[in-house]
Amino acid sequence: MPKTAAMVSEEVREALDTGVPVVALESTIIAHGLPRPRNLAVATELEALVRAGGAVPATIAVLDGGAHVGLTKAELERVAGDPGMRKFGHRDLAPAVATGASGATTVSATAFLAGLAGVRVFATGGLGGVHRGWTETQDESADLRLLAQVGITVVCAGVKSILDVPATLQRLETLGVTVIGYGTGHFPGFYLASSGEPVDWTVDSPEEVAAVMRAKDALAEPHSSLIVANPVPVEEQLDPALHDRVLARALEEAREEGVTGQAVTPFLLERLTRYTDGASLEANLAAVRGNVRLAARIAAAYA
Ligand code: PSU
Ligand code: MN
Repeated sequence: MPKTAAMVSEEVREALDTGVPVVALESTIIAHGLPRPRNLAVATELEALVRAGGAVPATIAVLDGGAHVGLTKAELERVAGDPGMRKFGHRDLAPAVATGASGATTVSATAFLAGLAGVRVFATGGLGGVHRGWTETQDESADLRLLAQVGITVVCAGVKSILDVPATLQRLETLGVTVIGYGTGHFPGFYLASSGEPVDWTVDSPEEVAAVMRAKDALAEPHSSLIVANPVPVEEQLDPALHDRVLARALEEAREEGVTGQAVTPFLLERLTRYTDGASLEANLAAVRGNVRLAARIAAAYA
């Protein structure tokens, strides 16, 4: 594999070359964040939402050591259906490429590969961040540091509510990652419309986001990301009381069962889905759909 060669699909390459807007999508949410077989339907739906917004989707994953930016239908089916798909953060990319391994990419690996390919806008559900109990476990997602090193605009419903949200916002400030609320003065809460934490900046249109991106370009600030924090609509959020109740139970179980490392986030998401009879999954999907739609509009406004 040549030095900087992500394997960019023909459609994505052509879009990038001709100024057609492109939206990057991650694959960990597909392979490890959603139950099979619904995950394939969601992956397909998200790509269709990007297209409906006039942009080209670039779902990112590593297959047999190839770092793909833009997947074929068969490749997407493999990411969703193959139980052997691993979970790769940015630091896993080199050994994965070297050994011919296959895995879904997290926000950190996806943002990195998107940046390498020249894709400027990325949509996901909720970012990783600083975990509750971080003073003991030191568990902080690699998503944060990576977003401080690549110049991408990531549209998300904040960070996952299973995390320590105030601590995560502190880290983002330290790391120099810009956070703007989309249509809100509060940082969203992933399954919930609001985390209760304030944000310093609010924008109300894709054009305003594109203007911030251009200002970053003009400031020669390519190596830090812009987080566009887009809340799930209140009508589609998880009931906050139910959320707090089941999250406390899931966190307790993660502790009891000794779940650590990369397994923590998928474990908690799965327990929440189970204990809410699927309501958390619906709120998660509503958030992701909204983010993908907005990302396409932002990519078009910036293009
Ligand atoms: N958003 C979702 N579901 C997910 C994720 C994001 O709605 O499963 C994934 C992203 O890939 C993110 C990862 O990078 O969870 C964080 O994992 P960790 O906490 O182990 O860094
Ligand atoms: Mn972690």
